[in-house]
Amino acid sequence: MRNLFNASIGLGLTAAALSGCREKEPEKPNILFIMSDDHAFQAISAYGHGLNSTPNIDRIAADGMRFNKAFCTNSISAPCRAVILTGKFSHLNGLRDNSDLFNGAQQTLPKMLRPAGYQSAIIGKWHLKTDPAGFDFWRILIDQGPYYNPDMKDSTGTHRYTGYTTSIIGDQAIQWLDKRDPQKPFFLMVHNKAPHRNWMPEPKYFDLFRNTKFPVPENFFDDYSNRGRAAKEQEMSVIKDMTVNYDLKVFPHKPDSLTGDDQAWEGGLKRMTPEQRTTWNQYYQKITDEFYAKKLTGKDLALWKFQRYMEDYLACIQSVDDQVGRLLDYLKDNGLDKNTLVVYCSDQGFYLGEHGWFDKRFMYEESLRTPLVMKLPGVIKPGSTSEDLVQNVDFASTFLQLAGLQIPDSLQGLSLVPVMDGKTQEGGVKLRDAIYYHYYEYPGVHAVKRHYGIRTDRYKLIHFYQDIDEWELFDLEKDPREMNNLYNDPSYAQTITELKAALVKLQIQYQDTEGLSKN
Ligand code: SGN
Ligand code: CA
Repeated sequence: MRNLFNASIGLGLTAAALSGCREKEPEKPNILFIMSDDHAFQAISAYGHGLNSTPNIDRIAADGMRFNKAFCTNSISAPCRAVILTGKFSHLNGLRDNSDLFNGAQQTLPKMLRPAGYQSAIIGKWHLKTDPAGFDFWRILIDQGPYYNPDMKDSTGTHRYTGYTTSIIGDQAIQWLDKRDPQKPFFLMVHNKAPHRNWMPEPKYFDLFRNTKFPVPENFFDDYSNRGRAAKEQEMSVIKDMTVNYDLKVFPHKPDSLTGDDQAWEGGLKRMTPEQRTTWNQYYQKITDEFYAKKLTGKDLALWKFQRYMEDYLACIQSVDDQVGRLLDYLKDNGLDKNTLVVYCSDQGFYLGEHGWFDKRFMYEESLRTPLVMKLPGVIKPGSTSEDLVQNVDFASTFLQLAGLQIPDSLQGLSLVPVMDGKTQEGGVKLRDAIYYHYYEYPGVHAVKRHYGIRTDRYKLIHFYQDIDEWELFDLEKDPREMNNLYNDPSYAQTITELKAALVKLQIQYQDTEGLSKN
């Protein structure tokens, strides 16, 4: 393994010594940060769930490390993005939910990396409402962005790009890499819209999963009986909240008869060129005809919805994987693969029918946990895995350390370099004992109540508050699917006392006075 602070420096010194020139700066690793929107770890083949095949994302895992316990701090898009940019929890970076504006005047990764000579760019979904600040180049989707023919904003204005958004983001990333200054290290954030709702695939993948019968999660028909009101009162159920037209692409009998979320049905289609629309109609008319012919109800309808959801969601991921492959190939073809940290992750996790849900927000495992794979030759051992409790708040500290910069005390994450170079493996120093979480977007879409909590290797303690005051405890070892709230089980009293003490400690450490006051 190369020593981060000596071996790469060594290369520079040797060259300088040979040529007799002034000492060259150590070679800093480039950072290619690829993030998708709502990509569940269950939908990456490297995680072994068998739903789909993502050969290119898997290449990153094979050449580097797969993180099995990577989590967000607040499971929703804009807050995750703000946490990553600032290395601070939501209550300190000021962006608690998707309606908040990001204060771009604060310290962020591209600004912090600049003293180390980095040039930086962000391409794709931004979602922070105010224009990006501190990047040398930015070209962003407007708000969530569409799947087809996106408008993208940059410092010159807003322009329409014709084509499939995932491919356009890949094109833009490669164009920026081509025209960057090759003398400087780069920090490039490539942020996909996919596979965010409403899951509109690229035509070549429309029918990729048409003949696949997906295994239904064993808790798909969860009745939430051993949990509190929050799990019961959400509005993210495949059965009751996922829509047949907008989400599952069945053409309505009459578009003007649409209600609720289905009213958004026409939005994405209206942007299409006549050719795109014809291709779309050809495929989805068949789905529509089949659906109306079947006249499904009850359990059959629920299972049909789950199947259709998986088909389109996973098809969108196939295009993401293609673009990851293009970027990896670009690095290789241009001799950049040896000195580039490649990160692939999602803004948060996502439910693929577990508990009967889609969407995210909850501190329950599938939305708390995000996929994360990273590779950096010479530092990360190929094919390695990590069980360390890591969080998206850790990226900033990690990148600063890799760039050879001091990590400011104000940053709240931990550098993952000791994880990358194996120091936290079996018998080594533990990265942390527990992670902290706080979600705020309530009242709001999908009706997930406000909550905060702590997760250790074995337990999860959650407090739902605001219009409710309920605690939940899960023993993840005995109940990995989080079906059984143990908060009122006397045999866990001691565990609860210990977890509450640890929770308070984290709230004090992270200065979450709001959370602290709600205990
Ligand atoms: C939209 C979606 C929601 C989703 C939020 C937030 N509805 O409102 O289903 O939870 O975005 O997602 S849609 O009708 O517009 O598709 S996030 O990932 O950006 O936080
Ligand atoms: Ca998201």
